[in-house]
Amino acid sequence: MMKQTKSNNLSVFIIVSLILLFAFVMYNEDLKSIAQFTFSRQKAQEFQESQQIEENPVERNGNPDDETSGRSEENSGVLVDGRTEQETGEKFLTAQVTCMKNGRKDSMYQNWRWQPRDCSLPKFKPKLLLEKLRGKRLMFVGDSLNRNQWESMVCLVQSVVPPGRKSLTKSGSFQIFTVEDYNATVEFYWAPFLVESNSDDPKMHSILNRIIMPESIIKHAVNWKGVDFLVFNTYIWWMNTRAMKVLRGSFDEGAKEYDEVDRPEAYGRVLKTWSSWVDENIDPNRTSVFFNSMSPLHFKSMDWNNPDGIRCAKEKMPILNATTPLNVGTDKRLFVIAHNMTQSMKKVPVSFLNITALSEYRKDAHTSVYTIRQGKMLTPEQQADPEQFADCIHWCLPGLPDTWNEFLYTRILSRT
Ligand SMILES: *[C@@H]1O[C@H](CO)[C@@H](O)[C@H](O)[C@H]1NC(C)=O
Ligand SMILES: *[C@@H]1O[C@H](CO)[C@@H](O)[C@H](O)[C@H]1NC(C)=O
Ligand SMILES: *[C@@H]1O[C@H](CO)[C@@H](O)[C@H](O)[C@H]1NC(C)=O
Ligand SMILES: *[C@@H]1O[C@H](CO)[C@@H](O)[C@H](O)[C@H]1NC(C)=O
Ligand SMILES: *[C@H]1O[C@H](CO)[C@@H](O)[C@H](O)[C@H]1NC(C)=O
Repeated sequence: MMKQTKSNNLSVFIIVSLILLFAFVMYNEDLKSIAQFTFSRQKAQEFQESQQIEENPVERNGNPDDETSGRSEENSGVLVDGRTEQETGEKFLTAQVTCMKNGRKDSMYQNWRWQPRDCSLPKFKPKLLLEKLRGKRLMFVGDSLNRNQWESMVCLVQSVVPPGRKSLTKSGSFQIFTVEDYNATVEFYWAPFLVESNSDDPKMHSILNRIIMPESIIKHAVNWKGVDFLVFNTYIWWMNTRAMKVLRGSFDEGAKEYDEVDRPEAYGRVLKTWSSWVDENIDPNRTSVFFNSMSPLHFKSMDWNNPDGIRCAKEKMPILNATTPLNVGTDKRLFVIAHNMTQSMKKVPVSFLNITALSEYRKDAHTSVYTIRQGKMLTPEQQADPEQFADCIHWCLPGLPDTWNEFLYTRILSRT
């Protein structure tokens, strides 16, 4: 469930409270509380991402899971309005995500946050987090949605760091935000499939004909060794074709031939490779590992029964009617695989960050036409043509990814 407190608090809160029925499971071991969500839809939609987005990839009723925690409870969640951070003056955000600056007029999307019914996510306190990160590295690894979350994290953290004591550098597949006084870094590493692929170039990766090497991860993974907090994801790049192309041989040896493998099968192979690497190379006493579930898209306004909608472009409010299960086309098969894989790892515990269902409600939170494309701000003509130009994959900041980071924050703070 969602609630709101900034504007129209009462009415929105009441409406939302009444309408939203989804429950929310909090696992609560010490501070180790975090939202876990189920999904109940089946069929994935195919879509062509290529035209929409700058570079990408194209680019909430819970079941208590008593096995994971002795003290899990079922909670209804609410969306609340309680943002403190504003976009203004945020020099560490890129033009891809600064929707208001890019011309978006409505700002309510900034105000929703996720509130479990029977307990609260702790308030995000950047200084507390920085204390946890002192002398340490936090790294997001994956695709542009993980980058979206990384940007959110940088934005949240930088607010308490004085000018001149923080910096952002880009180098190869890395983007690194450094907080001098804490000797701490918040980093992003580009690896949209986690394993080796032909889309690994951090700048020139707009490749429609995507080919992966599902058993090959070392090239990327050497860069993850010794990092203290690792947050992985991979999803959006899988979504432009039904089958994934799997290279026969290696890029280094000039191999060109490939097999087409069913998406879930290829995804499972990749996560198997990833989990083996994690088990063999991560010291669980030093490093905490997280895996983000899929970030959903909102491409078809009929998915939420809006015949007047154009993709996500006209949406100013989250989906509040949760009386019937939502289906916005998320490939839940991949969710099952990722959840199962992370839960079955024995040596290194992996925290599965279940962001999918709650994000599915946020049709209002995408960058839409208030973004860049191939490095350039959309022109007024392009902005006037959301059918073709709206980005319903990435998210405005401040916005939804801040919520994802509240989950991460909660988990990091619970580590000693
Ligand atoms: C700063 O942090 C890095 C790890 O991120 C560590 O290797 C290094 O020793 C630290 N430097 C100081 C001066 O504490
Ligand atoms: C982690 O620490 C515990 C207790 O100090 C120790 O028993 C265990 O062997 C360590 N695990 C690894 C993988 O180093
Ligand atoms: C909620 O959605 C369902 C199914 O789409 C619809 O039948 C119902 O009328 C909607 N309720 C409200 C209050 O809009
Ligand atoms: C879950 O993972 C285990 C271990 O990797 C595997 O044996 C099992 O088949 C998986 N189940 C599903 C439903 O994917
Ligand atoms: C993920 O969260 C949704 C609610 O947001 C819940 O219904 C679902 O059970 C959760 N799934 C898992 C595997 O935790």
